[in-house]
Amino acid sequence: RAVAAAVLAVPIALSAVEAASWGTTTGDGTLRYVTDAQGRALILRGLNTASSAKSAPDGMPDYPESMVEQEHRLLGTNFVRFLIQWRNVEPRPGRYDDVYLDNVAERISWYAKRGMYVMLDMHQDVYGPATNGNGAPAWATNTDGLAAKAQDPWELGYIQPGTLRAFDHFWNTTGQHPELRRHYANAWKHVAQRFADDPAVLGYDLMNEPWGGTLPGLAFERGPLSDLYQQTTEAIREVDLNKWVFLEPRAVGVNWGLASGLRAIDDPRPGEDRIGYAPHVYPLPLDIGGQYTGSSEKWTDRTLRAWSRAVTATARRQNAPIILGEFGIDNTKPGALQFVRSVQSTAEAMRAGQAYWSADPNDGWGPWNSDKTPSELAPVLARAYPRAIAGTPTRLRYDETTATLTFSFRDKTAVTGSTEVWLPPEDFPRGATVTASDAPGSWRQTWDPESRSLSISTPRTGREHTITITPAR
Ligand code: IDC
Repeated sequence: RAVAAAVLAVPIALSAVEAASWGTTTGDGTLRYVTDAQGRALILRGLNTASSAKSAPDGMPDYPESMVEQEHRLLGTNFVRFLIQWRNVEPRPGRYDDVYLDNVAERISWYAKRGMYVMLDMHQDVYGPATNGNGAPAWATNTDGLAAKAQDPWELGYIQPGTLRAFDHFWNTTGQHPELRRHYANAWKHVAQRFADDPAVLGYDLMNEPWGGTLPGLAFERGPLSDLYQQTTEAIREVDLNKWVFLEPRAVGVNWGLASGLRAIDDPRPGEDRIGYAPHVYPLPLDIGGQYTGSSEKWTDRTLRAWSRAVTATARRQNAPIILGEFGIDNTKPGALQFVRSVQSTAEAMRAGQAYWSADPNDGWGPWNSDKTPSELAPVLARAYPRAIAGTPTRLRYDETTATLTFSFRDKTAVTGSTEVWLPPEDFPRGATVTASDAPGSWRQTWDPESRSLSISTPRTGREHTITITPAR
């Protein structure tokens, strides 16, 4: 019966609506996955933590360990995109602040304790505090006296003359500051040295939303951005051969689904490259104030499909696993929660990691109200998913209307341990009914109601396994 059920599950999953986007990313085995110590593919789900770190003098997010516990328990997160800043790492040229890194390490331990993984994100928006943004230290900000006033919306700060000049100097488009990129690469090397042996740290997101100043997008990505990534990867590999190096494309355009011009980066580590791809998605119709309703919903959906294709193409070129590093929306907007579900299912079809923007409890975007109780978004983010898969994932889908989770994978000899699935209490109040494509009696499941974790061990067949999970009645 299990076999029959599983055979049926595949055609059901390939409903007409899904087929188009499903087909572009499924099954040919060229997508990479970040794996855990047992070789299992990790499906990463988490939050960006947090915007509050940007303006805090010590660079720490306003997010105590109790909130890490709350999100892990209520949202089932196994991942965090944790914001760090160059201004804190290297407050004076060539001088690193190890007390800051100790504080970061303490925060990382809160995630580690719960079996969660961390991607460190060297955040910047609008260059740095000296241009009314965040990220870069004042000593690395050269505006040549041009104005860089705070703007509303904040993104407009990117085209203030002083901000453009600061970026032009950073990328050395001006030919006057070749030292700044070297400083940046060495700052990362210092961070990598500190975390090389920390098993909770998966890797390093080299720069948040890169912006080329006056250099146009594709030329910027192909030239100085790829150069910086190559240089930084080499600096990191002097001290850390194992962590993943995550690349972001230019934000403007690529966040809307346009193609990226990033070059493939050469990883000097022995063995397979560990270069990942961590783009964001912020569809233009919503960026310019639209709601996820009517025609702007239609254009947003088109954006998501284009984004999925463009991102997959870049990731394949680099043989990189994909983590969607940011997506988010003001939850008070009509259709917002449905937009979040659409992004979740788009990323799911790509079997990509996801980090929602953000964990902050006070701006109407996050899953927490200002009193830190769960907001309307919390149950949307609390979505069933396989946290670790004992093989190479080939298909993943969660249908929230029927609470049906379906995924497939091919087993691999080098992988130990079972497949672990997290199931939220709202959709799976009494646990789950599982069917597997494997012969009856050849696979086992155990359910831990405390951690809401379902563990499934499948036999080694060298073939594809399909697992379907529905709420127990
Ligand atoms: C936003 C914060 C907002 C802050 C602004 C500037 O939510 O409070 O004023 O940054 O620092 C991004 C950025 C991310 C943004 C986020 C939402 O990477 O830092 O956070 N966003 O605007 N890119 C697109 C959207």
